[in-house]
Amino acid sequence: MNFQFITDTIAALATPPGVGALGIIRISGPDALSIADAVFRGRTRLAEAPGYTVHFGAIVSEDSGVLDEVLATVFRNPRSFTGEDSVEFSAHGSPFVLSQILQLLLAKGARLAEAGEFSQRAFLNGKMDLAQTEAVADLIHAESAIQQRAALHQMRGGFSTELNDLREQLIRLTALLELELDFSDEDVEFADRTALQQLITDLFRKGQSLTESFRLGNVIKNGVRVAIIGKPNAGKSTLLNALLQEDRAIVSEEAGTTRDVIEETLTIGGVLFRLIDTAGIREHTTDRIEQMGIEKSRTNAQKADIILLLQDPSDPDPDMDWLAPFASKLIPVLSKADQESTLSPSGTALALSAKTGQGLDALRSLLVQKATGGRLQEGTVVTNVRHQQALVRMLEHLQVVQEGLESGLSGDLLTVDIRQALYWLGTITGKVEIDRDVLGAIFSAFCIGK
Ligand SMILES: Nc1nc2c(ncn2[C@@H]2O[C@H](COP(=O)(O)OP(=O)(O)OP(=O)(O)O)[C@@H](O)[C@H]2O)c(=O)[nH]1
Ligand SMILES: [Mg+2]
Repeated sequence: MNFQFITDTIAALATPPGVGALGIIRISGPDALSIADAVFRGRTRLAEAPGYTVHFGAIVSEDSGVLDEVLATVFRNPRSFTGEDSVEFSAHGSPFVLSQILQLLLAKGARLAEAGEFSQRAFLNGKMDLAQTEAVADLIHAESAIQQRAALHQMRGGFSTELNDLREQLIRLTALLELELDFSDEDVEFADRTALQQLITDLFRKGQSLTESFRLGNVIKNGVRVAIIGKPNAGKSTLLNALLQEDRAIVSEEAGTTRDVIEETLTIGGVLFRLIDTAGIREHTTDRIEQMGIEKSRTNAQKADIILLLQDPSDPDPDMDWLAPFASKLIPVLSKADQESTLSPSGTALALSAKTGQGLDALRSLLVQKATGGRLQEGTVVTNVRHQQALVRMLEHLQVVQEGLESGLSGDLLTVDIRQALYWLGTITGKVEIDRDVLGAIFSAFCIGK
């Protein structure tokens, strides 16, 4: 790719806004070293320093004198994150001081970087493909161990390798079909059609397993919504508090204590859960606010990935027929296991006591199991909606090819769809020309300074 249009040098704060021990300002572009030298006074000129070296010095402004003492790290093109000459100033973490240094750099000719612009340059300069660059942003936002693992796998090229394999096989397929075309006058079938069929079936299966991993990917990325549902007084808020190990929700022996929805996040076994405590559901209430709370409970049950249905064993009538359509995401639980019960525990329900902690560990493993389907092994998980959509489009075209092969369609007609499949595959890693607006949209979701 030829991206000679990068002629300007960008700068931005790379650490979060606010007071910290240190703050880092990044500068990247063809003039990074000279612009840095214009504000930096140290023993060596940065423009003469080798890459991967660190230099102590002061940041000096003509108007206000010394602004701070800093360490400057020098990176030389192409051995930097962006692939360009870059400097990182580690300054003291005062927002005021950092903004003064940044202003000074802008006065010396740098431009304030837009969100994701460093990453965009890394992509445009061929340091990483698009999927890897997007994984950097995912890693920055990782909130749980499996988010971290999925992002790292993708950033280090695991996903891209699989996509490139798919791509190579598709290209091989096109080549075989085109060979056949060149000799079509002679009525030879160079491409062995059964072998082609096998190849396309394999490709299709591979693509499918990637798109199927998205269900888990979505869970990894957004967290698993768990709605705690049950009749008033079933012990929902007590269970929420026990899982969070803090007094988050009000608990009382009065039925109808929780009115509004309470949402808290919790990591179990590396998986991020969004626990949602809801108002107890009962059929007849004259209280308008409680009624509104009950409406919210039902909506949350529908939206949830998992419903924890809590039942007090002394209440023989769960009265939850409306949950029937959600049977597949239901975990039935009997609460207050520490109390004498009039009800013998039914076969499938998990008996627990939020008071004594009995059954809580079993519930935790059940939640992880239900959320991940037990598929937490290493390997590629598609976590990005953009990638998922591209894979789906690719599969649509592969399906046309598959049908075409079965009905004996000629090679030239088949290659049209193979090319389309290749195109969609290519958009994931950025191997094909991607609209600048689309690129802009992808990178604008990144942080400033990344
Ligand atoms: N013995 C015992 N009592 C419990 C347990 N869990 C909850 N309780 C009691 O049951 C009562 C109701 O608990 P809550 O957690 O407020 O019930 P809830 O389902 O949130 O009720 P609403 O918000 O009104 O729908 C309280 O008096 C709790 O102390 C338990 O595991 N064992
Ligand atoms: Mg409650």
